[in-house]
Amino acid sequence: MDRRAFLASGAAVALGATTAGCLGGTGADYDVAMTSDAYVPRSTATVPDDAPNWVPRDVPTVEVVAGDTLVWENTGARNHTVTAATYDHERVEALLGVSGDAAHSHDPRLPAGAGFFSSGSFDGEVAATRSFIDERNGGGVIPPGERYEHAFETAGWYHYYCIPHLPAGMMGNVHVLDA
Ligand SMILES: [Cu+2]
Repeated sequence: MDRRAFLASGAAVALGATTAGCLGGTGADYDVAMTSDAYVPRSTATVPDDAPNWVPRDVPTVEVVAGDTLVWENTGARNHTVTAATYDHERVEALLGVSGDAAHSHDPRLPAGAGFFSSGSFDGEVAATRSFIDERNGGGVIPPGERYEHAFETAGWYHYYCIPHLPAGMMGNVHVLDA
């Protein structure tokens, strides 16, 4: 399956233009690249003032429509994860040694009715983080060159992060609009 998000449907013309522009000519067909320590969306949205207070304003934000699938690709050389931040985030920050100004001042939330999502199969972010700490290549790591995709069915705000690089500030937001 290669059903991609708005960047695929809404930016088909732009994709062609990019290819023609010879920016390496890769014709990349993912929505968010994972570089050495950052998520780099192919199109970035602004977080409006009326977004929930737990949505960081200064991290890469992607806007999609309910029902869209986002595709992340690890274009870097290190393992990454895509892990949803939830009300358990404070526990994850404690496990990973994130504190002070780097820690979230408000616990992230998933939209009502939306399920937890992460690379790998976990019930929640604490289980994913424990797996990363306890197991070799645990936590749902996405090796270089591999992909992760998730269909966002419920409108609202999502915040996510990379477990190994959360202390380095590797985080992102997804804003899902009503279809
Ligand atoms: Cu990472």
